[in-house]
Amino acid sequence: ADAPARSNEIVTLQAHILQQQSRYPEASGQFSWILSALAISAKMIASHVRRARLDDVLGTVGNQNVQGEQQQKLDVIANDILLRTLGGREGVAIVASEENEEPVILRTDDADERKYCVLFDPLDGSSNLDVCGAVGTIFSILRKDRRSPAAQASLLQPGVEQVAAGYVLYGSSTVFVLTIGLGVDMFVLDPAYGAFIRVAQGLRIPKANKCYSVNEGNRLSFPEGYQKYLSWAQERGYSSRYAGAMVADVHRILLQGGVFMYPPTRKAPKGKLRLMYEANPMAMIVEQAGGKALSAPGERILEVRPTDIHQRVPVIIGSSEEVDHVASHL
Ligand code: AHM
Ligand code: MG
Repeated sequence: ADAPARSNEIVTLQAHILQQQSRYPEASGQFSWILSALAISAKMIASHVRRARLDDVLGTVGNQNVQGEQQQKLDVIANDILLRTLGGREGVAIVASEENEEPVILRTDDADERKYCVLFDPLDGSSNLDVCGAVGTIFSILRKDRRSPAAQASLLQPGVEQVAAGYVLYGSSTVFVLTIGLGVDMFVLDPAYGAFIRVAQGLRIPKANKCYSVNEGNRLSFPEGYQKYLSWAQERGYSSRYAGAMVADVHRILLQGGVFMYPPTRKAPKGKLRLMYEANPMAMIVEQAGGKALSAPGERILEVRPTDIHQRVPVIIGSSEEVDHVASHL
């Protein structure tokens, strides 16, 4: 019988990772193992997220530990899962989490081997869990910089140096979006089989869509240019959509187009979002899909030189034309 047409193929995330690896004959496989740790973490976090509120209720009686401790918060659980799955992977030298003040150094015996640093926001937008809203995990992978033995210095690379980035959206389904610098691919978790199935390859963000995503409650404390942009967009019949979880908001824009922003505010003069855990990975994905990601007019997020792993940066991300419209008002 004829082999099935390529478009009919069922490709799991695991198979996809192996296919990609085979394009690099010199690859040691360590990078693929890291991606597989992220995939299993995503499934474990998803299963906890699906039980949000239930575990709180059922746990107070049945699941208390011997010390009588309360159920852990889900962001702590998600952080633990990622640290423990990545901790077992030879290729990971350093992990840095939005939840931990200091990066965790796993391996220092790095002679001349190629090792990686993995940075993540384990459960972004976790306050949405209280209202059954979408949350996400965001990750960024860098090569360990062999010239800088200090962990912090090794991590402080601009986003253009990322070798991979992605996010997991725990929404009405669980979606895994990944780029290794060869475009953007998307997978959906089939809960019956426990496998991520590829649903799209080489995603392209629409060039334009009259939609902005920003916390408009902060409008009066935005720099004037953003306020002018919002008036401009409203005069042109733009829609406003804001989930309050960056992963959900950027995912909508990746698929449907528009612009997501977190501008400077009086309370947060550099915006709220973190360069290393949120802005850089999302910027890489959106650029790989043909969109734009700026911190200010003419300034790519991916070129910002980091000075601190927890630093914040203003974010304007999305369809190229929509990002240009915002920038032209600033
Ligand atoms: P978190 O990492 O503490 O969850 O905060 C990040 C989240 C983003 O997902 C979202 O875009 C933003 O905070 C929403 O902030 P605000 O409530 O100020 O609009
Ligand atoms: Mg976050």
